[in-house]
Amino acid sequence: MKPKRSIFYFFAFCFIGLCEAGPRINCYPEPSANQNLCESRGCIWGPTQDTSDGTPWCYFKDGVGYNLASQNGSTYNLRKNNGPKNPWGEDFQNIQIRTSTIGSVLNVKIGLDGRYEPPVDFPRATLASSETLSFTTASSDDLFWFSVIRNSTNRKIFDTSLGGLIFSDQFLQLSTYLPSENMYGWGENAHQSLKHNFSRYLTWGMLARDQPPNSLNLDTMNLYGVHPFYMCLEPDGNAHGVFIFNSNPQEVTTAPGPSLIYRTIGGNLDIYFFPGPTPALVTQQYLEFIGKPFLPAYWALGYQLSRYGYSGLDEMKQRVGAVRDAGIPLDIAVSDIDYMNRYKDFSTNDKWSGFEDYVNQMHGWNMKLIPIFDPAVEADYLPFQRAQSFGAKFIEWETYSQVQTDIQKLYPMANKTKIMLGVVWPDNHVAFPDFLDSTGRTQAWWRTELELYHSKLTFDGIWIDMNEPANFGTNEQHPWYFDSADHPDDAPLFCPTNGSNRWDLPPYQTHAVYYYGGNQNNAYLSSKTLCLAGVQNNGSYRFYDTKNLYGLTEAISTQQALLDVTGKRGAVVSRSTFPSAGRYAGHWLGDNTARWEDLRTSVIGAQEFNLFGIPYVGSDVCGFLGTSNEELCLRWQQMGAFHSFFRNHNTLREPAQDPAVWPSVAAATKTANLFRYQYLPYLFSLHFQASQSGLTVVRPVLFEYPSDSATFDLGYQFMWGSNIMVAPVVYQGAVTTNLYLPNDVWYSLFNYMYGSRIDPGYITVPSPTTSRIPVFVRGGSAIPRQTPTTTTTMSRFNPFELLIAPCQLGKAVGVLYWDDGQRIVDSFDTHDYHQFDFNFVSTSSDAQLTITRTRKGSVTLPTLDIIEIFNYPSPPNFRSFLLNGKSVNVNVQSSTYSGITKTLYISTQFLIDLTSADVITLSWSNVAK
Ligand code: MIG
Repeated sequence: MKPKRSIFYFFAFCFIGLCEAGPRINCYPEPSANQNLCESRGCIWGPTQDTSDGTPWCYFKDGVGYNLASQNGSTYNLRKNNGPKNPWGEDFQNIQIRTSTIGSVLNVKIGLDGRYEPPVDFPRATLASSETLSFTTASSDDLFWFSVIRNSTNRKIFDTSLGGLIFSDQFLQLSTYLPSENMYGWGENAHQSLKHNFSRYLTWGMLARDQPPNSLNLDTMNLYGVHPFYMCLEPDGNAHGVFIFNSNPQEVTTAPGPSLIYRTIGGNLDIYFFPGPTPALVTQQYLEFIGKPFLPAYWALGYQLSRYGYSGLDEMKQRVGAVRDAGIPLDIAVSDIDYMNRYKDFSTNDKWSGFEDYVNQMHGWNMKLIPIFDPAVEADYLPFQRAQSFGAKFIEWETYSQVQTDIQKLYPMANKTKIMLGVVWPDNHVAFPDFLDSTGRTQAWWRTELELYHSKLTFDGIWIDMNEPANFGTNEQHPWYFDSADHPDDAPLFCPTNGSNRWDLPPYQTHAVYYYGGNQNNAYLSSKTLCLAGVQNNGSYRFYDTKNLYGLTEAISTQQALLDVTGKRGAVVSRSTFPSAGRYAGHWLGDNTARWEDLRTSVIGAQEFNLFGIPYVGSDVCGFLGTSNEELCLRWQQMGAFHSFFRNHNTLREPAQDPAVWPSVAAATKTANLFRYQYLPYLFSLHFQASQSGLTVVRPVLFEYPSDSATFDLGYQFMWGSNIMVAPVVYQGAVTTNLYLPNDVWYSLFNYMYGSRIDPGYITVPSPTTSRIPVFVRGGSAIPRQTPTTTTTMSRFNPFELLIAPCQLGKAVGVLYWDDGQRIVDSFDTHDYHQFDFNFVSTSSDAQLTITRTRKGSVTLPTLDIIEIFNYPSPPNFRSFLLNGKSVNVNVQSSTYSGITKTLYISTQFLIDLTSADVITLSWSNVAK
């Protein structure tokens, strides 16, 4: 018996054409269901007229699930009921639900002792919260279900009365109603909107795969990482978060109801509920639990120039030179696999001789180098030999009998091993380091390789790619590289996929197989990757369970190596991620295409990765695949200048698309980058807060206005922290931009009416390519800035500035965090940094700025020389300025007040030494009327 929800839902479903008591739980998610196959599973075949909403035609009868056998405190012993059976395996007769609270976090763990648990070490810390959640259960006849309730409002935030709980060894399913359709997150997928759409059934794959996003139209395929996390805004504006800690191949269906149907093929259903009640608190609670993001080096917030397919060092020099000559701020040169000798890690080819000298030269210009390293190493060269002598481990077959001996025998160093050899960029077969090796030997070897290479090429950060991990041609008779002039025809890896292999051919293979985005119909879980039958950590983990952790574990080892080898914090960026990856690395959104659609999904993707705790994120600016063009590249540069990870990147054989290629793009990029570099103290402070307190950097607007429903799906706008609103131009040919400003005080920070108040609401503003994209500052903000120059390092020596955008009452507050920009952060308790709080108050006759040093660091900083104040009511008396009560000379030549724009601009060399006292006040009065 499925409990009916309410008559309201009945009509709601009728309205959208389903006319049933609840959403259908798909009984045949595999392709090509038909009546026979469906009914042989004991399910209902119910074709619908309208096929556009994805309603499954084959669905479960009511009553799938368990009943309550007994309860012992917070442990519920469930027994399989007499309802329909699981088509994908033997239902476990007895399972348990254990509930517990960890601070304000509620954990509901459905499963069995002794099953696989992902070996991920979360801090599991919590934040105090005013809100509590409780777990309640109910039963009808033979069916048990539970709800999670927000105690303060009695709202059900999770409600499994939908039924459909299934638990077998390799198929687990849980469904729930949601309290509202305002749900965000789940990944990694290309989302066309920030908010999910519950008017139809959509299944999103979650399996780490080397899969470029398709942004052209709605596409639910799985991409590089896995993030089983969502945030939901309840109807009264409260927010909660839900994290399912599971690393197996998995998927989620967003369905009418609104409801979710989650399926995974291993582990347990280990669910964590975060009570909020604000979106910001949800993220903070989630990140306290999984771990807060690393703090990038200050320079890592600079602009990066990259491409795949430089013909050699000369071309890199030429493009870096062109961008520098155009006066475009640039901090980082990125070298893709082109620099390697036949694509082997830790080697350099002849066309790049002199690379080290050039890196030294770049360092002299205050630039940095981020080279790429792929995880897999060729099984026949020195680094692999060293790995053997270190006792490093690689992903391997479970037994010797599984080894593909025709491949293995080609490699004397691997011949006696069970190492699973695959094919990636290098000419010969490769082995994949096992970063889950608990002996520490693999990590020690990886570190040593990076250290040896660093002694030849002094890189500053590390880019890790291909770590889903990607493997070419798995299970293919004729892999693409057989037709490549740049790759020998290495025998491909074949997984045990004919016959019954429970790891490579599990009973249920998930959306990642049934809906495969690539051009190969014959999809397996192992497509483009290694065999899921493989093992890690000396056989203690099955790759079937741990595959989705590969990028995370590589990031952990790589960050540690980078810190050890350089002695500085630098930055690592990783293609594959899993919850907590943000502690170790940033992320780029993968191999997008140079299309307007991809620019748009990038704006959404960066917001989502902030929810996932990976704020050092951005897209391949100007587009990776395909040929970019002047207008698209210009707009992408302008937008990307507001993403923390800001890198122009292009693929092999496409024409150059760095900003120096087109004069208009060069000019727009210079303007955009100078703005970014001017506001870097603010952007850096946001990252500092993200690392210290789990806040977001690029932030969905709804985080700041959770009771304004007009913000709930503003995917193409975003905020920088709480104070700056960005509305990028994301449509071809647009010379105006439509945007929404929530009800608040806003001032323009772009060319149109710079410094003036802009009325909130839906507005249209001019946004020609020659202007900055629309950007606004919120009233009440004091924003630290710095006079920009062409590198972040040199900008750091320039005077500080403060932008004051007062609220209605003439007040503003803000904060600046500052350290030396590269010191390793062991703990914020002991980290050497400054924190200054700014507090501005004014009346019609006078004003006062108070700067409180709330944390004393040892780094010397430039003086605060410029204060720009918007909406200042009347002319100040420039002779009345007092610094800590003593008269101070304000340079009246460089300081101005405009009665028309109402902007006060105070500019005086060495005006305020921020470290001169713990509390500094600057006060003045206005010219008497
Ligand atoms: O199979 O290193 O996503 O950024 O340029 C392609 C070459 C391998 C994929 C990355 C892309 C990079 C490319 N890599």
